[in-house]
Amino acid sequence: MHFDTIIKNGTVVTASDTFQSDVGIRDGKITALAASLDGAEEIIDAAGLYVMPGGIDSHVHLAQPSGDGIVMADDFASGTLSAAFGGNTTVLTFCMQEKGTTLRQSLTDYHAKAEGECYIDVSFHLVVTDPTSYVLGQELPALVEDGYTSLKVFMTYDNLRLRDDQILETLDSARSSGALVMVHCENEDAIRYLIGKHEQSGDVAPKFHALSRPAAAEREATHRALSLAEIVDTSIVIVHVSNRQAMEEIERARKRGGKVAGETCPQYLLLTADDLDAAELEGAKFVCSPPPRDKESQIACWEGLQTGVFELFSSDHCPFRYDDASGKLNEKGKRSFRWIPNGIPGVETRLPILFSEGVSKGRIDINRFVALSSTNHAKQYGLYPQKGTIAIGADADIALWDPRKEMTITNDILHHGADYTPYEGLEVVGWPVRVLLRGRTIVDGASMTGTRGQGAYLPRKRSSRTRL
Ligand code: DUC
Ligand code: ZN
Ligand code: ZN
Repeated sequence: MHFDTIIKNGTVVTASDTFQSDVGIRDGKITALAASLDGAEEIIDAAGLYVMPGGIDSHVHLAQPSGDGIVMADDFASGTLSAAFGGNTTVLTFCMQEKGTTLRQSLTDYHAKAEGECYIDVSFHLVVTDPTSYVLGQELPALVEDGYTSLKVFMTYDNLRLRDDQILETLDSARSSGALVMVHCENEDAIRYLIGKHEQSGDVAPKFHALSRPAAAEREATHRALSLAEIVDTSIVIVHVSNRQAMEEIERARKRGGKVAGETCPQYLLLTADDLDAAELEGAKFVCSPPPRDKESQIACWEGLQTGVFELFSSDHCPFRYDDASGKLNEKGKRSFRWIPNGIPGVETRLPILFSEGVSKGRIDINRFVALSSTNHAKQYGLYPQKGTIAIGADADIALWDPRKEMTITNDILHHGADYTPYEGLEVVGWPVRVLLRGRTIVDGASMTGTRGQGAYLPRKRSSRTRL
């Protein structure tokens, strides 16, 4: 036998091409692409299906310590299970530096949480919250060599944010070592001021979360992050962009020669601030940061996906249970939006939403779908061409999509640990019906055919944008 598995009769889709081809797989790798292949233990008939690279979601929060009795709804097992059913084969999650400790210590703890738990492959971004000279001068360069080639910094949240001088120092260290820096852009001082004002007026319902974090606070911080990156000539990613004003900052920076990539997420295409104004405390289900904006912002984000302002479409899966004292409706959260944990689930619905609202509705073509959902993530974060494409030598991480399958998204068909989905009742056209991880079928229809622990940890090369 030449192959372990042949996928026959399907339409192969990459970020650049669409063609009829069989796909031969051996030892977990794609080893042949040809009009007709024979000689395998297993034949998968993909007639009528798209054969696409498995999704790579480069913005996922799992098992993240959240403090104050708040517990994230997904650990590595449930989060990666949910991701697999959503057509993904790799997720990049965040390893948060505990203030006062080293990055290595946080990584030791985080690896222990993932070890033996994952259904798909995982890799970690670092989150730098305490950029001491040891962390930036010694640890970070060594960690980049060890395959931790990206990091995130926050401009908001009192306990996470870095000052501008700390951001500059972190960017400078990242440039020297070739790490790619993701930036959460919101102006903390403005937000804290607005939260205080709303609370003083007794305006404590979930909808005031959105009013406390206006587009101007995101735009200003985006401009500042881009300026700081320009000053030290460092490549950055502006993550979870929600509106046109922030997009314009990215475009302006690019015109000046800035090295910037943009990311947006499903919530900015489908939700608005009005969702936070639901009856009772239901609006808490939609509390995330930056918050969803308005219809015009949704249009802007679609334009950004079409025109290339955004290279990345990620879920920002950051799940908390709703009806739970350790989630959205914790005792303090019921009293003020300030204490509602920020984040919503979405790792399983990201790709069906982009396929249905994007490809099926004619907003983007199928190749752009692959670029936005897989290939660009692999390129940005140093996994290409092992991941993110259908090519000889690549890992056989493949999602078979039925472009005609109609589904209604409800929480009971999903596999995450949250007790709700923000997209309850959304009808979609197009669904991943089979997923292969390194050649092995792990999702077949509604069944998990793989095993917990089959997912590997992936050390990464430097980003294609930061290679020295
Ligand atoms: N930033 C994220 O990236 N995810 C959830 C919450 C946040 O502020
Ligand atoms: Zn963020
Ligand atoms: Zn996030």
